[in-house]
Amino acid sequence: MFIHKIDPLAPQGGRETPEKVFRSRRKWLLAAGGGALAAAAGYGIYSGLQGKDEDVIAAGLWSPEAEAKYGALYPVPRDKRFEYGRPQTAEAAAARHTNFFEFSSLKWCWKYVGPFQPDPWTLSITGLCRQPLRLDLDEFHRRFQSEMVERQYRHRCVEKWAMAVPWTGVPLAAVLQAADPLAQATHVRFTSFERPAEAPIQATKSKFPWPYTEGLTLAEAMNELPFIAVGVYGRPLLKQHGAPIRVVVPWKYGYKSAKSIVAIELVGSEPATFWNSINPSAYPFESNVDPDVPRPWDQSFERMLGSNEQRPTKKFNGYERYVAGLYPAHESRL
Ligand SMILES: Nc1nc2c(c(=O)[nH]1)N[C@H]1C(S)=C(S)[C@@H](COP(=O)(O)O)O[C@H]1N2
Ligand SMILES: [Mo]
Repeated sequence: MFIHKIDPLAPQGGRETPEKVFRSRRKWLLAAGGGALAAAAGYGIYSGLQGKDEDVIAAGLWSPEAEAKYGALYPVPRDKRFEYGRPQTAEAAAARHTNFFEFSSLKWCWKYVGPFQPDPWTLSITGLCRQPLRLDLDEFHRRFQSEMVERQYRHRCVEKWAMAVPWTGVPLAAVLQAADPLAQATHVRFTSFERPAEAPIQATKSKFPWPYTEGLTLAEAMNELPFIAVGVYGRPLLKQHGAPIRVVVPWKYGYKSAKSIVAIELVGSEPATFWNSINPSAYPFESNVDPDVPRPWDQSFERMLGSNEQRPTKKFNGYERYVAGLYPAHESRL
């Protein structure tokens, strides 16, 4: 219970995590070198890790030239169908507490993202499709600019912290349609970057199966909710939120939303994923937010970043009417 206990930012300092589950995560954290950092840290540098709001945000900015260029996109129209149903999380509170294991096994990744360069960047959309695409950031923006919207989404991490943040981007379905999937495609696989020179945990000797990968069924991917985000809070994605481009899947636990992706592939079977290959029973492929599905640890409530407000967990994170049709077994119980 060591690492979570010294984590001042986790809900209840992570203390609600049962020891057994925690141990299995800790094994990996230690393997990744997080243990040494944790040992060196301790309570003494609490406030340094918290950081001032402006420092936490400044740490995630790209070069001034790139900020000016991609910042010119904003604001974009808001997709008014989506509302938080709760207060929006403060920008700095969201930026301060992030999960980005390429940079840190703890939560203050903003401290380590400095060397990371989100520009230039290339995203490929390949696999079982008629129109494979390879787009740099300019090409991505040019291609999808007219469809860009802001969506206010709830986000729920399996560690029980939650946030409500405004993403800017395009529906994943629009990106996939541009690639024109073949009938044999059944799943979509996302791959994050691999750059040990810019991401310290990738440079350490660890058993993490880099690069970070995630996936969805094609039916889930074509639902209107999954989002490819290039911005958050009306500016280009801060580095610690997965610059320059990431996935957002709001009805699933947060680890399904791969950050800083370089590839989207249409494939013909369920792809292996990062956390699932580390611990299949704790991180199943489907991973819908659901307080009733047994997990090794309690999922009945969540805590909002910043305010620490506690809320009951909602099935499908409250997006039931958009996605229940994807899961007929669930629908028949309605
Ligand atoms: N590449 C990559 N993507 C990732 C992760 C990660 O460690 N690496 N963490 C996941 C987890 S556990 C969560 S909760 C969300 C967190 O997104 P945020 O840090 O921007 O809030 O990103 C997900 N995507
Ligand atoms: Mo998470």
